[in-house]
Formats: sequence, structure tokens, C-alpha cells
Amino acid sequence: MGAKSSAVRPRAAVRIAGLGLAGPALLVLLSGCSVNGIGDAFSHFGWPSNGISLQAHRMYDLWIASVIAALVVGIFVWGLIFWCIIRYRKRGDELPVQTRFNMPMEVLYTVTPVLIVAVLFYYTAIVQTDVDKLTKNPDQVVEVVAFKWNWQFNYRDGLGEEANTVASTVGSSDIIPILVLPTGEKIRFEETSKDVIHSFWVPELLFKRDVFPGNVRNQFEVTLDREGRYVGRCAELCGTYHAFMNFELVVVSPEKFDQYLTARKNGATTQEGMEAIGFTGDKAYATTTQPFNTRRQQHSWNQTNSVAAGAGAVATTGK
Ligand SMILES: [Cu+2]
Repeated sequence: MGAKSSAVRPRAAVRIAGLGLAGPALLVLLSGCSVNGIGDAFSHFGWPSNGISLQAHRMYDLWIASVIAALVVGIFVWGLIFWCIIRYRKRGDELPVQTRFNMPMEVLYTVTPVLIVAVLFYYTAIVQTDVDKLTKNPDQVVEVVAFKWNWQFNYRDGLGEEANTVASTVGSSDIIPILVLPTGEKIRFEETSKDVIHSFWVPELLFKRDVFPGNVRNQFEVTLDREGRYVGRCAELCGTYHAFMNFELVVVSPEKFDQYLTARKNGATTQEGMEAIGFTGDKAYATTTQPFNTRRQQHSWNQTNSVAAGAGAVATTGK
């Protein structure tokens, strides 16, 4: 009897081990086919679903597949817990068989988590490498220059600091800078700052990257796939007017982008360029955000009629 049960138990353990490993693995494979459908059905498991670049979609797919794998493992573990609670509930006062250890089970619950983490790490590394990938010949190069407290976008004719700027847009307190870019092309961003650390962030890219002063020239690439207008922000607390560093990304078709860039190269301003591709009137200016009032005359810590503590104290002495 004893020999029989010990022979059965390892086989059962092996079966459970097989299930535990095959379940998540199968799911990761299957989920690749219908990630979007499952994401839609479950509110995207909390992940922003409005990505506008191929890179953003890869990150979305990774998140949905990871959550599905986690849920499968979770359901499996919860099932085991409830099965144990019911199957081995107290039936009398007789003490059950006391087992000191079960080697197959110990191996199972050591190896399985390691395998799950390895699979998650593998896919994370693949997606991260893909998101961070730089191609040799991007279709467009944009130099992002951050400064206190705004942005300048330079369209470049090549890669690196030696390339030339062919058109430039600079933001001011009165006009939000607009960055026009095409869909379907590889766009390289080269970032530099004139003063402090800023961070270039368009929420719909699901991506931000710090902009450093000095020799650091951070780079990244995106391929946009949805036309539209998207607000961009500084995501690094950089100083007094950090919150005012908004810009707008305008994604248009490659044909319209070519028209825009040609107009800009021929001397048109950003707004004239926007009008050339059909954004007339108010639409030539940012629509997703607006300039902030940078004059702090009201509710300021530096009220003109306030009296400093030291000065007041001198006055009351009647000197
Ligand atoms: Cu900033």
C-alpha cells in the first residue's frame, strides 16, 4: 500500500508539473494570435490602449500577454489551493499522515517559477530591444532641443551633430511649438538640452526619454501609424515653468509631411507650413494645449506690496 502510493505520487506530481509549465507556455503562444481581442474584452488590463507607434503596439502586446500568463498561473494556483482545502479538509480527530518532504514537488515549485520568470524576461528583452532599436538609415531625423522652458524642433538632413538643420520650430510663451511628422516612416529623435535635464514625452507614444545638456545626445526611433494631434510634455521636473513646457505632435500622411517640409525649407513659418497642408485658421496653432500665462502677478510668493519680516521689524522700532 505504502509502496503503491509513493509510486503514484511522483507520477501525479509530474503530471501537475507538466500542466503547470504547458499552461502558461501554451497561453503565451495562443495569446500572440488574439492579443487585441482579449485586450479589448478586458479594458486592456489597465494599459493605455491608444498607442500611435509600432513600438507602442509591441509594448501593449507584451503587457496583455504577460497579464494573461499571470492570470493562468494565478487560476491554476487558486485551483490547487481550493482543491487542497476541500480534498484534505478535517474529517475526524485522527491525525493525517505527516509527510516531511516530497522531492518532486520541491523541484516542481522551484523550477516552475524560474521558468515562468525566464519566459517573461525573454519576451521583455525582445520587446525592449525592439523599442530601443536604431536603424542605419532613418527616413527622418529630428533634433529635439530643450531649454528653460520650451522646446525647439530641428528637422535635420542627416544623423549626428555634424548634420544641418533644414527647418526649425521654436516654442515661446505665446506659441506652442508644433512638431509635424509623417506616418509609416522611421523617425529618429536626437535629444539635447541647453541648460538642465528635461524629458521628451508624448503620452500616446507610451515612451519618454530624458534630454541632457552637455555631450549626451540621447536617441530613439519611432514609426508612427495613426494620424492626429497629440499633446507632448516635459516629464522631468526641470524648474519653475516645467509644467508650461507643452508642445504638440501633429502626425500626417507622408505626402502632407513632404509638402509641409518643402514649405518650411522655402522659408514658411510653422503656421504657414500648417496652412499649406490644410490646417487653416486656429488649426494652424496647437489644438491639444494652449500657452500658459507666465506672468505671475497674482497669487505670487513675491507680492510687490508685501513687506519682508526684517524690513518690517526695522520700521516698527521707529528708527
Ligand atoms: Cu523641462
